[in-house]
Amino acid sequence: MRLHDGRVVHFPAVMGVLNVTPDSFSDGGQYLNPERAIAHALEMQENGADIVDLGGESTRPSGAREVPAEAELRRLLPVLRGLAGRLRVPLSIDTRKAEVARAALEHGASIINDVTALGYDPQMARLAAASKSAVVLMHMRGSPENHMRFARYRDVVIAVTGYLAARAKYAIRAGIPASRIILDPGIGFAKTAQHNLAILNSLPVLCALGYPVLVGTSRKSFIRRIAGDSPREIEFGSAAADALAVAAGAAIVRSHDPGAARAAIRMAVEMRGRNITK
Ligand code: HH2
Repeated sequence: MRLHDGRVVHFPAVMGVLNVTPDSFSDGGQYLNPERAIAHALEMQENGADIVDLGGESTRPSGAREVPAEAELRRLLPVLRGLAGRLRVPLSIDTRKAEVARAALEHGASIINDVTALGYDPQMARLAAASKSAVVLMHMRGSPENHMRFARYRDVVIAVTGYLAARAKYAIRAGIPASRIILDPGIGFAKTAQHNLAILNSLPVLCALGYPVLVGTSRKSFIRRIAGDSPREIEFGSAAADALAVAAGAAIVRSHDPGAARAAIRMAVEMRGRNITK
């Protein structure tokens, strides 16, 4: 995918996660210190991240609290400033607020990762269109504060695919070219373990919409439940899910351990052929 600053992300790609939050479910509090956050972003770049995804608000299932834009920016700005000129790989900003996304774009971000698929902030679609940034449109029901209340579907694959097709249409109508849209089924967002597995089993259905698909299974609770709860089991379980997602057609995997994800998707590419994604 060619980004507006001319950089190209080759698929399958690894998106490394950097949460500058006190309460993220797996790395909350670890990178609140800007120096540590910057060092971790650079370390992920060295370890195989093709994109760094920076977030200042947690969306964890049990009771994430909405953070005002000013507080989100207070967490993010020192990191954005510190990364300027040092991060070679594209930066993605994980936010639902246009004000936060705008500041990140001004500091060099080129992808907006919006877990509300441009649905939370009416200004977000306009900003994405005007800035020519790429956008990740993710499926969720409800909001980051309450999404697990809505984890009921007749057919989760049809519901997620239909929703994302509609959000892509909305984005295109707002002026965002199809070539800059990435779709994400939102693993763990308003979804039980069974829903997550059903989606991962049917990824080709979502891929058939024709957009690159991003999958974020890293360290989520269904991985812990299936693979085991020790750090190694969580890391291996997440990497296995990354490999299988890429083998099924995913273009990007979002991971807290980019080195493990990189090795896992290399195996998927070699075992399934190089042309498994567009
Ligand atoms: N998952 C999380 C956050 N942002 N964005 C996309 N596009 N896809 C995901 O699956 C996704 C996401 C949740 O993980 P994490 O960032 O580790 O936790 P928290 O939201 O608690 O900060």
